[in-house]
Amino acid sequence: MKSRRRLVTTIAGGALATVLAATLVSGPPATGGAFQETRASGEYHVAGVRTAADRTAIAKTGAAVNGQEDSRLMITATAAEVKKIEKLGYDVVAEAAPAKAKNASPEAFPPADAGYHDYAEMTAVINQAVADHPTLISKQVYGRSYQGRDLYALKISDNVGIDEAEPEVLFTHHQHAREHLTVEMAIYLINLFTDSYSSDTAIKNAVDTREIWILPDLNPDGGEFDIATGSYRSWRKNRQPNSGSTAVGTDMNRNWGYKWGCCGGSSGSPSSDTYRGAFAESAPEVKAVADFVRGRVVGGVQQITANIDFHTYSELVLWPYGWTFDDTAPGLNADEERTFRTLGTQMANMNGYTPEQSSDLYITDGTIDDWLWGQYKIWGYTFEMFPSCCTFYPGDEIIARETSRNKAPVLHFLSYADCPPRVIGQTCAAPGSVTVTNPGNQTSTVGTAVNRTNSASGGTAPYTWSATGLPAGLSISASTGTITGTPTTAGTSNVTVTARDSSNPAKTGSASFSWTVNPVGTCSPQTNGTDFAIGDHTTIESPVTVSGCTGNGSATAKVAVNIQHTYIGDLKVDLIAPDGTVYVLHNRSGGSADNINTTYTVNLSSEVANGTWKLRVNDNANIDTGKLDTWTLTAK
Ligand code: LU0
Ligand code: CA
Ligand code: CA
Ligand code: ZN
Ligand code: CA
Repeated sequence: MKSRRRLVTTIAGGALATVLAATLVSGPPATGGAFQETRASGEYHVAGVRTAADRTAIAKTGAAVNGQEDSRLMITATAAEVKKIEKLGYDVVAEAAPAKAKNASPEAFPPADAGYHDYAEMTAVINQAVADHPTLISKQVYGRSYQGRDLYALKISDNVGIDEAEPEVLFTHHQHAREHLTVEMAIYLINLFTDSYSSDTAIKNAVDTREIWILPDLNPDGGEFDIATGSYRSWRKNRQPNSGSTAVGTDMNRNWGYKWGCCGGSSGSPSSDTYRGAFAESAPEVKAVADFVRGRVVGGVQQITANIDFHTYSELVLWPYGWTFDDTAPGLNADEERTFRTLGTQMANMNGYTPEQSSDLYITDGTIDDWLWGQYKIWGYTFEMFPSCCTFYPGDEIIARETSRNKAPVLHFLSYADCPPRVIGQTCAAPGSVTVTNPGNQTSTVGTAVNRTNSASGGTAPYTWSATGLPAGLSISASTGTITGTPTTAGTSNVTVTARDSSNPAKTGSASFSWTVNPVGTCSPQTNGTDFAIGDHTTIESPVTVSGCTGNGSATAKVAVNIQHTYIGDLKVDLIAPDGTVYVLHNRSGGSADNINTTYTVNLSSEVANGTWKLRVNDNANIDTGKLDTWTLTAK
């Protein structure tokens, strides 16, 4: 669906100040929380505003900039901030509060907006997704809000219980209390990645090759407070009291620990809607996410490569930095800027948003994107969602349309998460690192000499080679990497071959594979561990040789088969005897199930055991492919 694009300057998210006008701000009753509602901000527009410099000057007073319509800048501001803006020479006009239906039940959305999820309803959706798809999604509590609500992180991936070596991608939602549509965005993604996993190949591919973290509600206290009375309060911050002030709350998106408070992009006044907090990460909700991100440093490497932080409103795709107008700055070079801009523009072309650097909107400091990039080089974007202007409270009928609008950009984003600079034709391999070519699984026979060459690239040759797990009788040459010798003992071992950079021994690369040594002159099991790729509509044959085994095979001979394939209903698997007799092991059953890892019992009592046996695998359909990993024949 094409979005309507405004001809006017589009500005970052703020509220159509929907709710409270300054004159109405006397103060709704306190929630169940332990402290008093003390907000003193109201909704205004500033007339005659056209440039980022104008907006930055206005934001510098501490007012929260909500959005722009023509030359009117929508803001949320305290009386003192209004005075300052007027002193700068602007006209400030109070917005009227739109009438909103009173809400029958507290702590829920007004009936007309019942399609939105409050905290309890969001939690129920999450729990249901985990119950329905336990192999794809897991829930953890990464911290607690100021008022003690659980902060949830959902991990979505194949093998979700294992920390795999896959690019990790973070989606964060609802830093700003009144931006409720962002929670709906999280719910949409959770359901999309789980419910559509088996029917949508693009979703499956994203889930299988990435570890997706969704933090659906960074600010639950603020969100609940915003809806608690039945009339929206246009609340933005968290609900943490400020010592020495009656004003409540910190703007979480000014509280992150990179260039915190540096540049006039946040306020030092607790009553301001852009109050940056007493110190970086002073908001427990920010500290909890920051701890979570720090916890994704594994072996000294940050696992999270990319982030989208969802906000409303203005229909923008934003990238760092927010603290400076400059496109490039310390820690953000021209190639990186081009990567941000190219990928951001591609995503904006998909959802019809406007792409721009964050500071093109106005200067901010202490935002999550600047921190993720400045601290960890995580490719962090902000999406300012629907509408283009001017309300935080679009009716619930837009939820499905405005969340699914971001399906394509999110999938595109995930597809580049392994290496975002790929979008400008660059690679991401650490410079100078060594890569060893993986030879795949090996098969040998006791008593037969081996001569196996290894190769490496990158770094500085000559490499110094070593290996662990080699079958008895084999050794590796430290200077050439060639493995030679004669295996003495049957069995399977896991081998790792490592090459070390001659000029910098800290740089190494390695490859791991299995090595099976088959016995001779007996009826013992014979394995062929060599990998055979199984393409669409192809047939492969993997041989083993039985020798020195007298007589016919057993009536209960065993054929252990290990095939990795994404749709076993495509496959036919046969055992072919030395004389050509075909024994059907698997004939296109199993539908969409993955992988064959089965030991078949076959009656080989009419076959001579000695000779060359083959496992034949035949793929009969498009799309799904795989490989024969290993198989073992126990003829007798
Ligand atoms: O935090 C904000 O001011 C954001 C924009 C920044 C991420 C640049 N706009 S919002 O508060 O209206 N969502
Ligand atoms: Ca996985
Ligand atoms: Ca991982
Ligand atoms: Zn926001
Ligand atoms: Ca296929």
